[in-house]
Amino acid sequence: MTDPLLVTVAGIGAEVDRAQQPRLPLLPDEVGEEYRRAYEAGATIGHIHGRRPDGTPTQDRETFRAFSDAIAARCPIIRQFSTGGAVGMSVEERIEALDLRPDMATLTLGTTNFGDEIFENAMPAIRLILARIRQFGIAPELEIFDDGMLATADRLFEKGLLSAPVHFDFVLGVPGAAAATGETLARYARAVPAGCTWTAAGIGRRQTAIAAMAIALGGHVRVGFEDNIFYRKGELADSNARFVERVVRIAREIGREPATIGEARAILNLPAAA
Ligand code: KMH
Ligand code: ZN
Repeated sequence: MTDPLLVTVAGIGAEVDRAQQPRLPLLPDEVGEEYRRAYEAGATIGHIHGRRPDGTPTQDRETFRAFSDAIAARCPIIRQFSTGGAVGMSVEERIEALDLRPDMATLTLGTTNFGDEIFENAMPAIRLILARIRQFGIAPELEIFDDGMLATADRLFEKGLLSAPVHFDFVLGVPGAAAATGETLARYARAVPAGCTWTAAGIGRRQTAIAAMAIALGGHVRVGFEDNIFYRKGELADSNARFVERVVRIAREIGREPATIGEARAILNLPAAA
């Protein structure tokens, strides 16, 4: 039985800068090319943040339109907009671009320490973002950084605000949130409601180990500069595609093939591409 693997490329982020990672894409054509290469390497979901040409993070609608169009002009990767933005942004600012109706948008289910900062997602903000996601017919991806967010997912399911099928993303290893360990990942994977699917993203040097475990456990994976800038210790990655190539190699050794776009859309219960 085939068990196609979804690979998400999170190639932009909001916190990494060019001084840390010179290959970080910032302009629409750079983003388009980077996501095309990731798609050709086996990625089927493109997680998108906005950046101004000087590298500062933005959730501006026109920036998202330009990034999204530059990607769509080059490849059919599923476009997923961030509603997390960068720490400190207002909720309204974070959801400004959702009226462009991307295939998917993220929804973080709680507040967490985020390094030295706080990534704020109080319940009213969560409800507002979810309502906006629903208003535009977008598929949410639930971002889970720690146990509290998993408990919030349970509560939203109990209240009927969320229901299967929905896709989860376990972001493990953020300083201040849940650790990127196999134990955490196995526990979170078991907690996913029946009929739902999940991805795991390991932060920093845990990216590849978490990806390998997620592949073995039957989940899906996220890689990219947003989560990790080094290919291996002391060596900067020269592209996001290199991360995708590596997880695809690992998956094939374990007997899983990267999903086609058609398979990915079916797994995520998205309408078939036009
Ligand atoms: N930049 C982080 C503070 C998301 O994209 O939905 C939040 C984030 C989550 O990246
Ligand atoms: Zn993000």
